[in-house]
Amino acid sequence: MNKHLLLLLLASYSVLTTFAQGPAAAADILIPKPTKIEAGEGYFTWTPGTEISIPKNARDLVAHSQLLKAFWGTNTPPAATSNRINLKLDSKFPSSEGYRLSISASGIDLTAATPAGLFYGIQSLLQLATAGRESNTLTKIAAAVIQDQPRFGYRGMHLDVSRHFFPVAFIKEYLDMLATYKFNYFHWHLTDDQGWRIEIKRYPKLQQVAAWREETLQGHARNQPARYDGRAYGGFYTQSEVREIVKYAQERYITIIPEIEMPGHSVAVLAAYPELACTDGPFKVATKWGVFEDVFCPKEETFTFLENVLSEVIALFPGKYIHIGGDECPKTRWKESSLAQAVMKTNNLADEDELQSYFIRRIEAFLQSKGKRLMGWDEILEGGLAPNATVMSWRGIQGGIDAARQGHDVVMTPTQYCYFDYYQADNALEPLAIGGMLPIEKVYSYEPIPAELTPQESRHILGAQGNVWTEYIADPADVQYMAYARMMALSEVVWSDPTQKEFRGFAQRLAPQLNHWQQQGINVANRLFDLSCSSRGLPSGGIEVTLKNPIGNGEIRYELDGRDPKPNSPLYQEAMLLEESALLRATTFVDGKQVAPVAWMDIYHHLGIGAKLSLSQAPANRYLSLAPNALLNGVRGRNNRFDDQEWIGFDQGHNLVALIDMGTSKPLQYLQLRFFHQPGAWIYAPKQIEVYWAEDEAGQQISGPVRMDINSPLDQVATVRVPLPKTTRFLRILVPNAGQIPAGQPGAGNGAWLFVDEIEIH
Ligand code: TNX
Repeated sequence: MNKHLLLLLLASYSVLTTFAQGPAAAADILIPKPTKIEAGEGYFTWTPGTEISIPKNARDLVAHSQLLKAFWGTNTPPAATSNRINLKLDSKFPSSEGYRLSISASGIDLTAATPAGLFYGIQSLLQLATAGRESNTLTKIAAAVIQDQPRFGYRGMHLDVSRHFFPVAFIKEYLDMLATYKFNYFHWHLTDDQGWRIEIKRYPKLQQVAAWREETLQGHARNQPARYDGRAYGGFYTQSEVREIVKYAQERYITIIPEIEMPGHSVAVLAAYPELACTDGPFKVATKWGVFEDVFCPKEETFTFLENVLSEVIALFPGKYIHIGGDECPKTRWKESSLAQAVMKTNNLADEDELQSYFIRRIEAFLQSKGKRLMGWDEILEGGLAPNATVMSWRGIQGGIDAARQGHDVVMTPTQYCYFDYYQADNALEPLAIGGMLPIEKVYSYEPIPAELTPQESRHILGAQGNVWTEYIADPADVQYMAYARMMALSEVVWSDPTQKEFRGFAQRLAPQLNHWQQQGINVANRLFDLSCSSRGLPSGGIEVTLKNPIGNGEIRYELDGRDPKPNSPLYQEAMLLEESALLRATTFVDGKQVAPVAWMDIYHHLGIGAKLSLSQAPANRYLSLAPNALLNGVRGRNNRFDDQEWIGFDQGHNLVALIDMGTSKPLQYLQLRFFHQPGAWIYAPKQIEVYWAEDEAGQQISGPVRMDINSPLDQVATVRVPLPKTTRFLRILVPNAGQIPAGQPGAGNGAWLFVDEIEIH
């Protein structure tokens, strides 16, 4: 063929394909997923001249049209054009926050019952416009009819500005992000032990003293010895800044719920006003993270102070809820205080839990007298709920279940699904986090209505919220990284129809969204290609290894000898069976380019792989399902973290009592066990281990034990090798928990945790 003809054909082919592809379909872009999308023919072309028509006398909508114009960065008056965007309010529209968006070549009609509904329609339109944007003068939006409405009336995101303080400009960015993904509540955690962050005119020492700490802990709170940076840190929002932020939020249909912590998490206040404590002080604004024993004393002075503070807060925030914390309030000081005890007596309170409940009820009565509703963390259930309180269930879902059954409204925010301060990926490059593991697909899988509730009770579940605690999140870029991608997953949990939820589809839509924000210089986390590796011992003695990434795309390539995979390394296609030890390294490639950090898993083959394991004492809840496999799958836990899938934890008083049946008698040489040891996390290696053996199941035949003492390990991981040159089929292993935590150590007096990863049999 003639070379020129070929080039011409190729050129026209690419023109044709571009044309045929057109702008991306709404179904491939929008987050949260709309209720219904019907694709149409052709596309709407949005130019700087596109006219935006709004109903007369609707002031709210003027702001809306400005939002649309801001997309072009110009306010030039619209030129006459046939393509228009019509905003329409229709009181008969069936959903208060829903909207209908009808896009065709000749125009866009956006209809809703309320300005909020129109606002959400505009958010969808802007997402489509950004995705279809080809140049500064031309944007195409694929024709479609979109019907949309939210599942829950409470769609929340939280931000802790006490542990770290974030500038006003960033709070606005955060609110913009919330608006883009159709959240309608911002829970602003304004006070805590490490800093008071809102100006209260009546109490200037809150600004002068409580807003500042001497220095800040470096590294993880569990590390010993603790290190500090030696630099003063602090700040607060002035009332005029707060008003500006409240207004900014209102324009985006976001209600702000301010949180003023009481009676716990209040050391910063006590540093400024020590007379509100049960003991003399002096106190200082906390410089490390944790739960502190000095809390508000339930004196009249304290109530006067709190009511005065709340009065100023109420004047600033128009929303109906005021959050008063209520979490993690140790009762030590109240137990020792004659004053607190006297309050209990006078008011007929049986114990300190009832005293906390009395405290919260008094505050609730005050809030109610001002027309506000009290919201608090699930600890406010203890000792009896205040009559009209709304509960935030964070320690799992039980608090939510209990509160709903008692007829109280609930916002679900359980740590397992909603704590965006947890790790989101399992590679060594992740920034230091508080712990835990909450990958985006787990956020996405969350169902806010507990299965335990009847339909009647579940009406009390108002929705869900993502929490961003900032002990380890020091600046805006860190918040962006930890919060935004997972916030997008949560938006679908609280907005979209649960029967249409599907993670793969979400991940496909997430990719262009993340791309867009990255281009805007926003540090969103794209962990869609990160691999998770898991391993399972098979009865045959082999090890099955599974690799997968959340998006289910790209080529997974691996090496088994510790080398980093290359674009031409073996391609992973399905679960692999390994019969030997291996140093697995794997990652994802797209078009020959590595798109995720290398994931690794060291596999130690041994005689116990696939053996039957029974534990006569259960590990702690979260490890129940992991335990049987994780202890005999050839994979050890991490040396520097105990919160991965391999470490199995037993809480106080629980021992590792394992019976292992290898199926046939095997000649052994030794056993190896590893124990995590980190006093700062209440985790202790055991002092001793005992091993028994038997050739058949009959109990009498059991021999042993071989005992071994374990010296307090210097490392974080204590490795214990027990020589056992025997031929045997059964092994019984007994590892007693280290017992009570000694005085002077974190958690002194409580029971220690015992953590074990793999029981290696050689
Ligand atoms: C528990 S959640 C807390 C916070 C911490 C958070 C860290 C809650 C009501 N209290 O004070 O920042 O854990 O994940």
